[in-house]
Amino acid sequence: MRVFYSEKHKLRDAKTELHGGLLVKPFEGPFRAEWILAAVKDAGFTDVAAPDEHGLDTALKVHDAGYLDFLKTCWERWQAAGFEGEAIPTAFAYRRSRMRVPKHIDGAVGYYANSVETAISGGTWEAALSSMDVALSGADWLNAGNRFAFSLCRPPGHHAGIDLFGGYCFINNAAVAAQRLLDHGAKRVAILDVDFHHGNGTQDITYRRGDIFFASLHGDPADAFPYFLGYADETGEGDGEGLNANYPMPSGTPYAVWSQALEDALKRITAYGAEAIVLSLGVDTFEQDPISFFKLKTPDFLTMGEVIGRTGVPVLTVMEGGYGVPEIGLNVANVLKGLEG
Ligand code: Q9C
Ligand code: ZN
Repeated sequence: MRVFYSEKHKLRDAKTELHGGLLVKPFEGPFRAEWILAAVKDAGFTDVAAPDEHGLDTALKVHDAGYLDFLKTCWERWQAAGFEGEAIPTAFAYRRSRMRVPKHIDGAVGYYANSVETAISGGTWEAALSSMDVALSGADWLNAGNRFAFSLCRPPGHHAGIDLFGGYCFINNAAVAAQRLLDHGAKRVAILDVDFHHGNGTQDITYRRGDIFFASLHGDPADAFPYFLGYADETGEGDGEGLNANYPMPSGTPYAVWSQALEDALKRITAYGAEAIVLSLGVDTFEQDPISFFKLKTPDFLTMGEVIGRTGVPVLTVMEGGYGVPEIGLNVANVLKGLEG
């Protein structure tokens, strides 16, 4: 398995996250990628490569052009407006309001946000772009005929929708990678999202498409971020009807229960005939994760990888969430080991 990693992730180093009414040091910081890289190398995954630059062509097939331009220019515009802190929205488009992009950056940042814990800071765009390149280089590795790649993406991507950022995400790395697999000739791919949080951004992008099956296992949105998507009755629309599978689960869910949802999702992915799986891997399902409520243990991540690997389908693993404790590295390494069987 080749690992793709870019030092440029360090450019995403926001000072603030709005949490419980306080501006705190973000849960999503550079230390995460450093811990994960060290642990996967320790576990024997020493083939680590820097990504190639891909430009925005593939991203423009899953994201809105105005949105990408907003991400690119937000920090500069925010500073030019005279603001001293990081870019955090305060006003939103809401029920019965106009859906029109405001000219002022203070309005635009609200228009394009789906949540406000995620402050846009200097370097965020450059890091998000490098994270996307890491995912795309992993997709290229599969397109070249290899069965496994690990894209150590940071910042993560699965909460980024067609024209929405939030949940620590800006560009939807998994969706852009899936698009690249399709553009290389695959007819059907699956995105399997095992992050603790529902992949609301990925669902937004794939919901009406017939060429991507999306499955997400996550904390029940009635009780957990992102709150407004992720229910089991969201099954897809139009060409995508029947191709969206949500598995919301309650607080305290252990692997023995979680794994039943995984088995069902994999059955549906293989029945669909997916030629590749993009695994949106969050290890915030870990029992010690500071912001999540599942109870997976370190050995469970090895089993998870084994079960997914047994499908025989090529797997591009794309890093999403997992916070707080150094064990996130070992948990990721265990999934990769399990995949290779
Ligand atoms: N301040 C991912 O795992 N809610 N994003 C934060 C703590 C947002 C998680 C609550 C969680 C976003 C990629
Ligand atoms: Zn998460």
